Amino acid sequence: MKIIVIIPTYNEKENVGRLLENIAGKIFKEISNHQMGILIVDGASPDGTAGIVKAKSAIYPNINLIEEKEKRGIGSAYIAGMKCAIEKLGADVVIEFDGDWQHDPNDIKRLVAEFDNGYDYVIGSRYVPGGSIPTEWALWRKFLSRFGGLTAKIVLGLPVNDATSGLKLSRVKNFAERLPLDENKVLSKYYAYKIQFLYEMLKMGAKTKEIPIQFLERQGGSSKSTLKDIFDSLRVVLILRFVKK
Ligand SMILES: Nc1nc2c(ncn2[C@@H]2O[C@H](COP(=O)(O)OP(=O)(O)OP(=O)(O)O)[C@@H](O)[C@H]2O)c(=O)[nH]1
Ligand SMILES: [Mg+2]
Repeated sequence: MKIIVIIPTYNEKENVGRLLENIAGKIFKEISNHQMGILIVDGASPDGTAGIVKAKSAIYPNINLIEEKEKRGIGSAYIAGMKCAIEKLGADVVIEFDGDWQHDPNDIKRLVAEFDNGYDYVIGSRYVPGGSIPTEWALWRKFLSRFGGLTAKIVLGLPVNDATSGLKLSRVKNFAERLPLDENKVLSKYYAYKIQFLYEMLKMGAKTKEIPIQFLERQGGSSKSTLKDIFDSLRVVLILRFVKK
């Protein structure tokens, strides 16, 4: 199977080079039963992130790059990434992965192992036993991280503890290919797209598994998530509950 790890980046020059080196140079060599690739979707980072990616893709031909014209939100970046992975790169499986070391590259192997066990949708979950978020996070940061997922669980009754986790694996055939991979159809261009995609995947009957992950502190650069994401998540949850059927 062809598995593409999609990584959105905005100003990740301190992280992206080492991350690509680790995933393409080490982790992929430890997965022998699939054809692995990376797709970076860079939101026109002014810090030179795309240049670092190009240099790495000269060493590792399975590193691909989309250069967006501007920063358009993480949801928009993933839509562009999933479309390209499915239509141009021929992906059978897509993995969502952050570009700042908050996800452990070793967890890619654990996601793929669950796909090999027959799951269509594997969620790296911070809020199941064994999962965690950084202990040093301030209370407001913990609240921000928990709010969207908890609201989705309660209001939509989703049987998942971490709806907004950024680490996910999705089977393409019958599932990711049927997601609304179109900016005019998706309900949010920001983080809340994750709630909609989870909702749609479960509705399609994806065989789903949550595995615990340690969500680490970002290593360099700065966060792009804001308090506005709370209201955006709430908006998406309410639309899914009361408008969209
Ligand atoms: N292309 C693109 N990438 C983005 C955009 N916003 C965020 N990203 C990337 O998406 C990933 C997740 O964003 P983060 O800012 O780390 O969000 P977060 O993990 O919730 O926040 P922190 O815990 O503070 O890092 C990172 O690799 C970002 O560089 C965007 O508008 N466009
Ligand atoms: Mg982050």
